[in-house]
Amino acid sequence: MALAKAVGARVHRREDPRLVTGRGRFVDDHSVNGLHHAMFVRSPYAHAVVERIDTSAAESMPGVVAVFTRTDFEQVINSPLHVNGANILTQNPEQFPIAGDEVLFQGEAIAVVVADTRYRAADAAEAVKIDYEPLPAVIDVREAAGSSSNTAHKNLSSNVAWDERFVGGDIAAAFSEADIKLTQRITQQRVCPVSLETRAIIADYAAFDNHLTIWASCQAPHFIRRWVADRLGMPESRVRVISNDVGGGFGAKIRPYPEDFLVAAASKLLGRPIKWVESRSESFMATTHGRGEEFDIEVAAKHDGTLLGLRVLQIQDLGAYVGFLQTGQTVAVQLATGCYRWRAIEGRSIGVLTNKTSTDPYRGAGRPEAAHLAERAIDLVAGAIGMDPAEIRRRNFITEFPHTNLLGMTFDSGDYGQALDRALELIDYPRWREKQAALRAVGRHIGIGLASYVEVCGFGPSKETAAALGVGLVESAQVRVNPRGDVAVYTGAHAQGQGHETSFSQLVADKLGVPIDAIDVRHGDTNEGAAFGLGTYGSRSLAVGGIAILRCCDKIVEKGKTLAANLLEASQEDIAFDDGRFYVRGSRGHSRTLADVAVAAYGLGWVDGSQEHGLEAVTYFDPAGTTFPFGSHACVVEVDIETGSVKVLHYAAVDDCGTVVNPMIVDGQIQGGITQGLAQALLEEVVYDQDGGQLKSGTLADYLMPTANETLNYDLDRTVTPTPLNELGAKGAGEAGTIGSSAAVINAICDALAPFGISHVDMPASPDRIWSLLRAELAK
Ligand code: MCN
Repeated sequence: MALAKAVGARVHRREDPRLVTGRGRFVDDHSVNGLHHAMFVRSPYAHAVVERIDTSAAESMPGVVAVFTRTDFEQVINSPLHVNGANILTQNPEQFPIAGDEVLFQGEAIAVVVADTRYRAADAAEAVKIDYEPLPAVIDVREAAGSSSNTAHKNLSSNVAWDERFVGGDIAAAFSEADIKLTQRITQQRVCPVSLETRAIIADYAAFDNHLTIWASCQAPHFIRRWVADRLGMPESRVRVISNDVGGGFGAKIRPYPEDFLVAAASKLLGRPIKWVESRSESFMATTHGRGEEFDIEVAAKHDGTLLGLRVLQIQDLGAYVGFLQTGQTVAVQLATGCYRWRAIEGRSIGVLTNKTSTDPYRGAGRPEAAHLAERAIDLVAGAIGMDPAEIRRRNFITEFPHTNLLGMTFDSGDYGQALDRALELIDYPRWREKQAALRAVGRHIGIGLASYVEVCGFGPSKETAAALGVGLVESAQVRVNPRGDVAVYTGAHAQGQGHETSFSQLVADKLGVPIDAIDVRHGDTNEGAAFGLGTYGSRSLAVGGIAILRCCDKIVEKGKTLAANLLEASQEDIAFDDGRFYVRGSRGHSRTLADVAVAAYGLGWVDGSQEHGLEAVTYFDPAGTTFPFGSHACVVEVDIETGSVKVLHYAAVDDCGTVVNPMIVDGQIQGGITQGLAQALLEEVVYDQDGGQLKSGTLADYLMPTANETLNYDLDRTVTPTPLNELGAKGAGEAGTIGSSAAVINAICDALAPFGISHVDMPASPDRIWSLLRAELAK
């Protein structure tokens, strides 16, 4: 049966009526009998020795049932947290979920107060007295990478956690042929994921039967079950993690966090259910940050625009501990060649520990950085040789697929030129160029920025991800046709806003010929269904989890044919399935519905004794390769050279994620992603005090999130280049918007500022940064 009906339709999101009417099931909406509340006492210092903790005053406060510190937790948590198991790590300091005698970042938990109300717990947390001896804080990542730096951990001799080199092609030869050589330092500032729903957890330990139930706001419930069970010494079958609706994650809710272990352990210690909901200021300090990298690039090219060689140095600020999946950030180097043919690349990635909050994936995770490098590099070359940025891209695009880039990444399919042409058409590129020239003549500064990107997503394949991330990323699904013919789908993916309940239903509707309303997509509960989930991130849910669902449906159809053969008294080879009916080939009228077969399958009707009963299937899908979505974004800005402020005038994006299941959902994903990239380009930055390591952007008044005022309507279109790596032809879409957008905005700003001799602006391109650059140039 061809996938042609529900797939591709703009089906309205089934989850929205519940969410927009306030019926979402978030952790803080949930309560349990006898619920108590946890509050964390966190370090005000970035680096210090903890000399003494006095919990006595807090313990005697009204409503307080316990104040726990490291020694209490050591009774129930048997070893440090799971740490990243990637093979590039040369050192990987252990992290116990709660600090002992050394705190390593501002916000690290030192004590946990449990009380009968959240407010009493908060009051008592303030009464915990802690004496600290401050230590030098390691904040500047470039300094931290040097051999003479203080160390972020007392007992380490260096801050370097990995130092990995990458070589593709003959870099010396590529540079020796160059007509022009350019260098550029590029910062990817730290950003904060800022989900609308902060992290939250309820843990309810029942001592009688040694069962632990956890409600968590997370992206991968099975990860929490796996590691919490392990560290608490419990069988996984006795730990149930439920994650219903999740109000955003953006990569920061993939990992199991210290609080997950501590709240579970506190519940075990006290035999009471305990809830913790992160406050916004805690979230700024204790939820992982994204990006946080310094790059140096060197580019070699010819006068005719031919790209030759690229050298890339990445210095990744890891914060106090190596993030759960943060070794994956080296992809920023591995993909820095972008959509282009180069002769050679030489890369080096250094992961460096500092006394800050750990960094971990944030939407795009390494690929926006790679695109930023490639797109800045090509614009720098275009500027130096005086070539149109569209033209230089066209001259260097990879045009044959599959294409293995110089560092071994195999791009499955693509048509980069088509996406660029469409983006130029959408913004009416020639008209903006004319307008730019006319306005420059009267002192107004318009800039047009292009960014053609390619990214990697749809992780597995398990073998590759196990080496790079320490987690072998397959995805599983279970599909069950119930006796009435309705379908329950259990997926190991777990949406935080991506609309899986809708798009996954569309897949099943076409495959099994069942109306969408008869399909229930279930996710986020480790006790439901047989699937073991690896979660939602890396734009993997459709291209991996969705394919597992499709393959379950295939198995069901095959099984159904054997059952239908009995019911129709025909041989199995003669049975066909189409549009929800099994029929004898050549005799469509001689048929049984999926429900007829399901009734028989469950023993509620008749089925030949030679058949195993039931109409369900479980599948684990391990893709043969990753998929490489791509696209071109075009942005038009006006820079006010008196104030340095930037106004985005027009933004067009053409993205290609292969076959699209739900165009409306994909558009929404792209819009959200562009807004995040635009916000990184112009507004957002996590700022630490350079001496003491105090977080200076710890509230929403200091950390500039975009509102509707800072965004605009984007012109969206897409091309469709299916991947050969899965039967649907689908690639990922969940991060695509972030990948090209920061580069498009910065390229536009640099284009506007080119007449002033400014060729690069770092992010965020705030008014004061641009104003200072202009003043410096004008003073020359
Ligand atoms: N889709 C489709 N056709 C395609 C590709 C995707 O119809 N060819 C649909 C999918 O079926 C799904 C949605 O688009 O409904 C996104 O799918 P996919 O690209 O597989 O990405 P994931 O579902 O794995 O989502 C992860 C991705 C990531 S990595 C981050 S970070 C992110 C994002 O999605 N965080 C989000 N989007 C977010 N959206 C919201 N609202 N909140 C977040 O925290």
